[in-house]
Order: sequence, then structure tokens, then C-alpha cells
Amino acid sequence: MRERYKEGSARSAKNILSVIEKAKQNDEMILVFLHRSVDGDCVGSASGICSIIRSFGASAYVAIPEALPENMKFLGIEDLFFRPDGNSHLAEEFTTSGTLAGKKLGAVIATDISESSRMGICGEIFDSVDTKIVIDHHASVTARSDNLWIDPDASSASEMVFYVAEQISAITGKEMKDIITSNAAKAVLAGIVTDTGRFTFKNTRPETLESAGLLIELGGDISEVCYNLFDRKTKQKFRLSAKARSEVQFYFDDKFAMTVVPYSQFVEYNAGPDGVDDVVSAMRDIDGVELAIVLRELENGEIRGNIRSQDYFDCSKFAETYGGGGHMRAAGFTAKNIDIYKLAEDIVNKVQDAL
Ligand SMILES: [Mn+2]
Repeated sequence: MRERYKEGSARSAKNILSVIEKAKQNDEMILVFLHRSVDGDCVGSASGICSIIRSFGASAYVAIPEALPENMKFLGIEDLFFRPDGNSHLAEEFTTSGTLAGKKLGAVIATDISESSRMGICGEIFDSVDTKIVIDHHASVTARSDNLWIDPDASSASEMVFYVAEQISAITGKEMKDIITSNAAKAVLAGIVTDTGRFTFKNTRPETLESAGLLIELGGDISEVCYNLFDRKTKQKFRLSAKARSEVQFYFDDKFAMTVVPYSQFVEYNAGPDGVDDVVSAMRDIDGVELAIVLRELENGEIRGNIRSQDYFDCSKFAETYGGGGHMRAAGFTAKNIDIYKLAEDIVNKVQDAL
């Protein structure tokens, strides 16, 4: 492990071991939180933490505000998840008594996210518990405390969680394979693969690849992860993606590319909201394009914006102007109560000054 991760991961490891001890003593539940519009990294990092906690005999679930995406089912990690608005016996128990598997909440841990406002319906639960630990790599985080490990230079929250697992292994003498199950290792690997664009983004470092290698030893299967998360697609999705690509508009000497996908197109092509997931980075890679944006309208009328840049445009800052966030080269936001074409116009006006 590189020097720069040592302090933060050691601190997080100690904090997590102490909440595990407390939860066992008081027979409490630990909940792990991720961000809404779940992606490989938040699912991977949260699954890793949940696996670590359970391996020490404490109770833990990942609180998820929406269904686990279809293309992540292959990870075999569904037993780690608790959906408060789902129709499971866990959700029913939580609604009626505020307990989970008979236990009250003792501590909450957030990975790949630090603010409850981006946790969807789970945010309220996160806010209701005082003992909080955060492991995140989003630059926009402003709070600092002993319980927070924020490293905007880390490739992914999943890579950070891997280092936390290594520290916990070193502190307790427990082997890595007894801390991270093979399915959790696959999920953590999926997180690193997602946030590094399969090890092609600039955030891919020697240690990122070393961590991925060790995760393969623990049961991660890189070709299975890449196939399921990136390559596999339905015919409907393939056609919708082609439609979105053919509708791309170019502005400002082709430096800005944007495509708009209204909900009616998802209906027409019979594809889910993930039907255009592969479009934005493909647009960003067009020669001359600095900034690429995909706007998609969801069934509930909300609009999700995905932003990617090539060299200098700060996607995170731009996303913040619409209440979103993310990273320098990749960010996103969700907009409500606005027409998708009106929003597109607004974006073109705003981008003009920034490009
Ligand atoms: Mn991430």
C-alpha cells in the first residue's frame, strides 16, 4: 500500500473495528449507505464494508434506496442489501418497529458518498444515527473529522475499502480471504473497474492495478465483471443507444456534445433507464470534444444528467450548479420540475462561458 493511503485507511480500520465491537456488545445493527442512482463503485465499496463487518460476527446490511440494477445481479451479493421501501420482511419490520433482524441501529457507514441528501429515501435513516463513518473520494466534500476519510485522488471508494480491509487484516491477524468473501471481492473489483473506466482513466495508478490483482486472487473475475457491467446488452438497449448517438448535437466548434433522451424514447425502444449508459463516454472520446453531456428523462419526470470531460472542464463544479456532484472528469446531477429540452437550452447557455 502506498504511503498516502496509510493514515486514512488505518484510521478508518480502527473506527470500523470499534463500531463492530460496540455493535456486538450491545447487539446492534450496522448499516452501510451508498448514493442513489447506484453504480459499480458505491455498490462495490458498500458490499466490501458489509462483508468485513459480518466476517467479525456483527450484523450489517447495505441500505439501498432503489433496486440493485439488473446488470449487477451476477455479483451474487443480494443477501447484503436492505431496501427500506421494498416489500421484504426486513422492510416490514423496519417500518413497524424501527429494528432490523430484531436489532436497533448502532452505527452508520457511508461509502462513495458523504451527504445524506444524495442517499434517496435512505438519507433520513443515515441522519437518525449519531455514530457515522465515511469513506469517500468525491472532491466536493467539505466536512472534516476523524470519522471521515476523503481522498479525491483515489481511483474509487472501492480501492479505498480494499486498503481498509488490508489494515483490518493487519490489525486483527485475520486473513483477507476470511474478511472479504469471494462475491464481495468481485463487487469491490467491479467498483474499481467502473470508476477507472476499466483501468483506462487517468486515475488508474500502479497501486490501483495491484489492488485489482489481489482482488482477483480473492475471487474477483475481471472478464465476468467487464462483460456484465459494460459489454452485455439487450437488443433494445443497443438500438436506443444508437438512436441517442445519432441525435447528438455539437456546439462551440464541436467542443461540446450533448444528447437528449426523453422518456418517450425509452418507451418507444422498450429499454430501461440504463439503456444509454454507454453513450456519454463514447461522446467524450470524439475528436475535438472537450465536454459531453447526456440528459435522460426518467419515468417519474426527473432528468438525470451525466457529464464527462476530456482535459480541463470541471464536471464536478458544473454538476453542482444543478445540485449534483462528482469528479473533475465525470459527474452527474438530477433535475426536477423542468422540461428536458428547456434544461438542454439552459445548459448550452451556461457551457458557453465555461468552455
Ligand atoms: Mn466512486
